Amino acid sequence: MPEGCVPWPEPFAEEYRARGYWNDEVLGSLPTRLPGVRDRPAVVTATRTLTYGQLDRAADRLAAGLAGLGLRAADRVVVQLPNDVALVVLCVALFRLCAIPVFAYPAHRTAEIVHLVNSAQAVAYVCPDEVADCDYRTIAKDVLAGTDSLRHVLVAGEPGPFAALHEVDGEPLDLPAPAARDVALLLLSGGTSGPPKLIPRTHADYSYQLRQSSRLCGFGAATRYLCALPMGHNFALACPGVLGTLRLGGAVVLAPSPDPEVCFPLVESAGVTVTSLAPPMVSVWLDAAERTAYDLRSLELLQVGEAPLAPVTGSKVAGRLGCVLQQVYGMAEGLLNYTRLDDPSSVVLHTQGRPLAAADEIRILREDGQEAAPGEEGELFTRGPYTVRGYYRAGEGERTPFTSEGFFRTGDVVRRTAAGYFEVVGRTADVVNRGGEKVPARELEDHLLADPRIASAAVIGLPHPDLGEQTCACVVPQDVARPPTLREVRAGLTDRGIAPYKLPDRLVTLGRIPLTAVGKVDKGALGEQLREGN
Ligand code: OOB
Repeated sequence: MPEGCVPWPEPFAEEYRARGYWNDEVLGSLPTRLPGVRDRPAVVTATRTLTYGQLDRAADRLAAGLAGLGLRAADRVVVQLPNDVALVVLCVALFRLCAIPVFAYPAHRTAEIVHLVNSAQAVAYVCPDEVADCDYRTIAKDVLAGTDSLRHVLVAGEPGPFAALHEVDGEPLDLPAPAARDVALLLLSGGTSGPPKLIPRTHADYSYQLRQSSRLCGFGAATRYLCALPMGHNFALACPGVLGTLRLGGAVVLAPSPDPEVCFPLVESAGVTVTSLAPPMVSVWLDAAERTAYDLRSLELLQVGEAPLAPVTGSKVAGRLGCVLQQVYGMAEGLLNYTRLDDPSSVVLHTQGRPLAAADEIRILREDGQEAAPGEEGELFTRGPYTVRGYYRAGEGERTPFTSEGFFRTGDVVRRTAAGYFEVVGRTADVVNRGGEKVPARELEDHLLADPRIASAAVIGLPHPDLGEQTCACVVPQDVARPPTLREVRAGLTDRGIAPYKLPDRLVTLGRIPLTAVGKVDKGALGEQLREGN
């Protein structure tokens, strides 16, 4: 394990190996030795298809080119590419080089990328040139100015003042294979209240997640997985997702956006069998499916996760999309819960699944610290062979959600049915879940407080019919006579370079922010006050 990571204690690691949960499998090894696989499609987009043979070679050449630039094993690389061929090739190349990708999302802007580069002490940043009005080369310039570890900026497309990713090339090298317990990638936490933490996932634990998830979801060589969510998110990457499909010789179909106009033609032309979506997009797909001329009959499975799915929405999936629905309740830190493909619809519609593996240890603790009985609410704690033991380079003395026994405190309030299925009923963590996109309250509050017009700020989630929750910024203005408008506040935040999905949907100005008896912001009271005022 590299510096900055908390290893599983040796007795646990030994047991996980002895039971075969962890083996020597590493990410980045493609099934190229399977008969006929080299000529089969590995990656498909609207305009291009790459076979396994081509992907294998492109990744080897890119790995050699990156090594030529001086990139070494364990170097961190912030990767912010849209779902496209270049992202898959880069991902495989970095795994082979044993360099560590840090997956940023396409919506991230300067503030987030600076944070990721600094937290990871990344040596390289890889971005596209321009996508939908956002010039990532401008972000790259600001990131270079605001950080000191970066040695390379590589641009997919027109590079401007930087180096072009497609020119990074070299004769394939004989690279030493990583050890299975090495860190393979860093994922971003979605459940922390401040800026995202980095989650070190090893080859061994991630491979285990892929093997188990693929078996559970029935993935195989015939799978055609449509990746419509950002590929760098755990859900699309590895539940079983892109990596789960590639290790079995299936085809990964990449869509730059989950919109039906983009995805439906791909479902038809590539014969997509499975995809994953966040709940707001499910409703959009269901509406569009009623009117579409595209043939969606190849779809066998729709996985839905990241945020609560309304049962009424879920109940329309079989009729309108003609496929099986699966709820996936997971987190980048590890634990995954799935409804099973043969579960009755009452379970699929009303629960968020049960743990992937028998080895997942679960504790549900009530507010009084006692273990909750079946059906009783409590906060979910978990530990297991693919749940990490700590964040990357978590500072000493920082508040940590990992207990002394190594359980991860999820921040989710759940109930467990007698059959072991979870219902996610709420959160203790201070995060707004905007239809799957997580807005950490404290991170946004800090940005709001940097606005000279704002004296104090509290961010809360309010119920929203499509998103589940929307973001409400409650602020006390510096000048009560001239409170800032939502538009002004959003413009100020945009200038600070934050991702558009983190901008508040609503702004409420208050004379003061309610506090609890111990002087903390009383977000419960604030929420009630606003819901009543509606
Ligand atoms: C997934 O991962 P993250 O790390 O972005 O966010 C984790 C949090 C969970 O703690 C929970 O609060 C929420 O997102 N969540 C759900 C959910 N799935 C995740 N809340 C209700 N229902 C669900 N089905 O979001 C993630 C990672 C892997 C697979 C699926 C989702």
